[in-house]
Amino acid sequence: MFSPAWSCLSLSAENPEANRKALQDLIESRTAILKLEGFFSPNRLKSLHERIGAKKSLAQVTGYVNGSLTTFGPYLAKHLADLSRYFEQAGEIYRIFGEDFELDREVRSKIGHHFGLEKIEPAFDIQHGPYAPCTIRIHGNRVANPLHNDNIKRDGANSGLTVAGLTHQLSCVVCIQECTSGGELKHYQKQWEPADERYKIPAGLGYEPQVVDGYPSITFRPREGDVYLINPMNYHEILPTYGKDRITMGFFFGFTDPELRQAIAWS
Ligand SMILES: O=C(O)CCC(=O)C(=O)O
Repeated sequence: MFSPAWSCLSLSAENPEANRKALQDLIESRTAILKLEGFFSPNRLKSLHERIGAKKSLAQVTGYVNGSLTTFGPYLAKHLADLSRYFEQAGEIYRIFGEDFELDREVRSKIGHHFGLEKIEPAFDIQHGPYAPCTIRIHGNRVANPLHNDNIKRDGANSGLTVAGLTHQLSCVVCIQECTSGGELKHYQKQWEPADERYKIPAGLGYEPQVVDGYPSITFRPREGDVYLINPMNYHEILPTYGKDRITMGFFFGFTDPELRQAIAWS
């Protein structure tokens, strides 16, 4: 089903106060995707994917019954049963790519400008230390990500983690290299609710497609250099990629104040 409101909106950095209305629409699931204009030159992207490609053999490959992910940097929801392992790996991006790796910092700062934030910083946990600032994901030929949603408040309930106490969770993705074809993000105007658990795939990463039956969706093909935000508490999936690797950098962020001016980010 198509809904005109469930679409992708492009935002320039010129009017942060107007952009804040779009941010609220994203949070409240009225807009599907916010694309932030004005980011990377082709040369910058080329050097980024060369730098990442050179370290590909150091990436982690995680297999699930219905797909696999190749990543640099840990993903918190995967480590909730062993938080010390997540926090040990939190600095992996810098260990692999060097302390001068600054893509995450740069993107956070642009988000800050686009939305008039007072600050957006990597999350820090009093008990455990710094969270991972981002992950880099490589989808090789024919890799897909099943239908899922991300909700640290739900998954990390009772963990005591700072990020599990945030009111909202948004996801930022930077497309560093697009695949030759496929690799679209399919994003649904349907947020997770407890009754959906009957559709959860046992031992898998996602949910049965019936959970989004009848809901509007958008199919978005990320292009090299795109920086986009979604509300990951809505169901989404990545369709199979073909040809060149689909390489993205991503992190979540949420707000620590009711005015939505102060944010913390993690992956
Ligand atoms: O790579 C994408 O397009 C979306 C990745 C994703 O699953 C997320 O941001 O939660």
